[in-house]
Amino acid sequence: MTLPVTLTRYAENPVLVPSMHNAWESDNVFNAAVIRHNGLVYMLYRAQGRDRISRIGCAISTDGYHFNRLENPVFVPGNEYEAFGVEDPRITEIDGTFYMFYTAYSMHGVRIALARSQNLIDWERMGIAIPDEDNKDAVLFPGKINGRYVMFHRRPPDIWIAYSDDLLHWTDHQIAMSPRPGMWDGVRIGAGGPPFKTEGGWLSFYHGYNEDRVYCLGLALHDLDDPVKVIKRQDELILSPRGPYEEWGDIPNVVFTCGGIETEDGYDIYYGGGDHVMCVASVSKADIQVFVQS
Ligand code: BMA
Repeated sequence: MTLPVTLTRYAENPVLVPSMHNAWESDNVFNAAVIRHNGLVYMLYRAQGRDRISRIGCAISTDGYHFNRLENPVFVPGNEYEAFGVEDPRITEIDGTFYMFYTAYSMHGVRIALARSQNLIDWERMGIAIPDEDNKDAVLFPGKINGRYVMFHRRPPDIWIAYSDDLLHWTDHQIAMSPRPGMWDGVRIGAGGPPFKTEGGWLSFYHGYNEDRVYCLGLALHDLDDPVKVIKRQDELILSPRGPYEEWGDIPNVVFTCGGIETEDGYDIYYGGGDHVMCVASVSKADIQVFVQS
C-alpha cells in the first residue's frame, strides 16, 4: 500500500499578511493567483479592508517566499456586477497573455468574470463568462485542448467543465467531479488553480467542503485529451487547516487555493488560511509520480 500524498507547509508561513499601512488590505489577504513572469513570482491576492470590499493586490518575489507588495491594488470593482468586490482570481498564461477569471460579487449575485493583461498589473475587462447564473471557482486550462479553450467552473456541489472558442461563450457543460458524501470533500467541491500538465494527465489541486464546515485540499488527475474524465482521485485529503492562521482567521477552518507554481522538483501550492493570510505548501514530483502510477 502506498502512503497518501500530502502537502508540506513552508516553515515560515504565512508569506503575506494584512497591512496596517493600506486601508484596502488592512483586514484580510487571501486566495491568491500565483504565476511566474520574467523570472519573478507574482502573487495577485484578494484583499479586504474595513469596508469588506474585495480588491486585488499584487506582490512580487524573487524566491516565491518573500514578497514585496505594490502600494495600490491592481484591480478594483469597476461595474455594477462588481459592486461588493472582485474575488478569488485565478490566472492562466496562454501565448504570452495572462487571463484572469475572478468572482464578480454584487446585488446580482456572484458571476464568473474575465480580464486580460500583458504584464499582470494593467488589466482589461473582457466581460462575464457565464451570464445570468450564480457561479464561481472558474479556472482556465493553460492552452487549447482539441482546438478549444477549456475551463472548470462550479455549479454546486460539483466541479463542471465547459468549452469555448473565444473565452466568452462557453458550451457543452458537463460534470467533471462530484463530492463524496461522508468523506472530507463530502458536501461540495471546487477547482483550485490552473491544472498542471504532466505525462500522466492534468494534475488538479481542488478544494472540498464537508459536513464539519471545514475546507480542505485534495488531488485529482484528469485525462489529457478529455479532461472531463477523472483518471485518479486520492481518497485522502492533501492539506487540512492546522494552527491558528488556518483554524481561526476571518472564517475558521479554511485552506483554499487559487494557484500554484511548478518548481524544478515539485509544486508549490499557495493557499489562503482562514480567509485571512497567504500561505504556501509543497509536494515533490517524486511523490506525485507515486500517485500517478499507483
Ligand atoms: C468560498 C469562496 C472563498 C472562501 C471560502 C471560505 O465560497 O468564496 O473565497 O475562501 O468560501 O470562506
